[in-house]
Amino acid sequence: MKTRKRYTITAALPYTNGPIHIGHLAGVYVPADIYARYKRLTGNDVAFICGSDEHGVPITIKAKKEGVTPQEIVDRYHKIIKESFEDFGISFDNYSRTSAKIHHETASEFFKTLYDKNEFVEEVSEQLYDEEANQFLADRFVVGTCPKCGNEESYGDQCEKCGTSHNATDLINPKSAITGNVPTLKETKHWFLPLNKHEAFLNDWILKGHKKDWKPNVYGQVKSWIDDGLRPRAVTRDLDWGIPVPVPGGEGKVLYVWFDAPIGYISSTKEWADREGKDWEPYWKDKDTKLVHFIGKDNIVFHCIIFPAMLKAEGSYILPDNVPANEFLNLEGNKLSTSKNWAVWLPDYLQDFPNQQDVLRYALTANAPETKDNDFTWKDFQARNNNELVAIFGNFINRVVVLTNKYYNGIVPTPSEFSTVDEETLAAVKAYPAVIESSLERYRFREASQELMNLARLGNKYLADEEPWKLIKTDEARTKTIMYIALQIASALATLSEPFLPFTSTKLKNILNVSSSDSTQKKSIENKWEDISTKNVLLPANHQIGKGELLFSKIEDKTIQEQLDKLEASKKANEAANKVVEPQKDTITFDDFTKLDIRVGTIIEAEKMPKAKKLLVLKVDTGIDVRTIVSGIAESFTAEEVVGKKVTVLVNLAPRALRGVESQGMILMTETAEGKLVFVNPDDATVSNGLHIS
Ligand code: B3M
Ligand code: ZN
Repeated sequence: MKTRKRYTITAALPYTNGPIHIGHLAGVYVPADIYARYKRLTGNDVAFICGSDEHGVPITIKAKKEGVTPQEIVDRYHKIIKESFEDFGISFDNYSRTSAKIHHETASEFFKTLYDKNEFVEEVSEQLYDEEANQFLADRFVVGTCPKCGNEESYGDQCEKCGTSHNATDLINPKSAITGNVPTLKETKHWFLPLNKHEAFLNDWILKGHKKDWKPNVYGQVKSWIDDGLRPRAVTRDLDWGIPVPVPGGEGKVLYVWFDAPIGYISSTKEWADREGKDWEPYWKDKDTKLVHFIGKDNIVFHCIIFPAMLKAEGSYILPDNVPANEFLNLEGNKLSTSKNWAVWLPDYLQDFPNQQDVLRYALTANAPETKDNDFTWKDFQARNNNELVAIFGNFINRVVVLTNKYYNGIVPTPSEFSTVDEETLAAVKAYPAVIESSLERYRFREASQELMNLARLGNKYLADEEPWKLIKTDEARTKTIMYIALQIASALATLSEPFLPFTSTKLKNILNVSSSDSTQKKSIENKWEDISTKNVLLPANHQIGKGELLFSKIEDKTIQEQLDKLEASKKANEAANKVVEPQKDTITFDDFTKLDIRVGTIIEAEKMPKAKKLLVLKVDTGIDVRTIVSGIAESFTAEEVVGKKVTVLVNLAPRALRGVESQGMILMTETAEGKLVFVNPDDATVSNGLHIS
């Protein structure tokens, strides 16, 4: 038995300014959950911690846009996000929020400790200010050119293109995100964390230390920042949404969101420990605890440099053992975007694919953006489901369960002697926990998920080679042995699939009538992770299993097309919303408009103008008189068909001679969406593309 270790596993706290989408799930929460479940299953003491990040400028901006308070925004999305995590089986031990009292207290205290230890530099400096909005511009309130990579849309605190974190005053050509104005400079006091002071420590700890086993994308980024030289970073802001700065002179200021948010991991752990009657401190202060942060690549600098510097400065905390950041997931070839609504939102997915959480979890894991940005396509999702989950995993389990029920009324048969193939198959099954572990220990979740699928492949191949459905007619004893072995493989799958496919694992354990770790009802048989390699018998002879139940079902092309259509529609809607239509003509005043005398008239006579392709000569009863109007509609209407039509007439247009006939007004026409010319009929509100003059 391995020694039990303590793990504090954190997943990035999502900003509560919108629901979460597949990119969040693939990049952070699914891998974190697989890891946490695996660590629990292998007997460790795990605190899997998360919560909502409820401060910061994006939330204030969203609230402003909607004309509500930031609190209303965070209350709304905290609920939605928390539910999505529960729905997808993300097994947090605690999901807190940074507006919680315990967090405000913990973050304030942390700040005060650093303040008392003289770990901050207090400095009055000139900061960007928007005179019109009456507000200092920090973080996402200001956009400008990144001094490092030249991206013209960098935020004040971080460039999303190259990941660099900088000070707002470093931006080239800064512009206020509130008014678009060029900011002025205004003096204000802030507290700075002197990262330069921690450079030597960071250098030793990460570069010279053992952190070379960090993922290359993480290690590489961190190294380049340290090599560039670190500078002091302001950790307070002139804003009113956030945690008040708890020291003299801090009135009207709040903590920088990236100062308080990572402390949220600590407060969430405290909240959990309080509830569970545990002591939170070992999870953050015991040198034997392994602290692992799961994040997206845009959060690397904060988790590998700023937060460790804060923890080090405080003095009593452990530092992260690893920060397995993922790259980004794209969707059908384009960057996932909340503002462009180019995303698959989790609540929408569940509505369209009820009870199919594991399918998405699996597709996202098998195709996770671990070493480079990756693309999610609905076609791949369908293929993962149909060709792997249905055709391999589901098919194997289905055959085993159906045949066991058919041949033996669901009772595990007693085997006779094992053949070499049987022995080899059982030995191969026993090797799987170590194989999967080796991938998981290196944070290679894609690889691990494929190894799990290989175990199902092994089962399928065994059945296909041994053909119990043929042997049942000739060799009952051999058939029993084969089915017995197949049932052992099914049991191994039930246990080893838990981190990846938790809902399927529970279903399968129910079918096999064995205990599952998340049910309160204990059965006589329970197979833990390590049992798969140590026990000789996972499912003993004479054990009764249940009836079959389909674990996965085929996803049809039509269903996939619906999702593609939905994305296309959202793209169109977004383009339409952002389309700037140039006015066709100069704007007119209301006075100009009131000069028009428009009346409803009836065409009482009509004839074609000789030798003119386009013109009809009409007699129109306008209600005040009967007059002649020459109209250019002959290509669309015959003289006969317009007689008797009700029309809209501009009667005070200056008369003008057309081919020798004086036209005393104008008939108003419009075009349908299909481009057909029609009368502006006073009795019929035809949807039109704008007035035509004919
Ligand atoms: N709220 C997530 C993001 O950048 C950010 C993570 C905080 S983790 C302490 O979207
Ligand atoms: Zn940049």
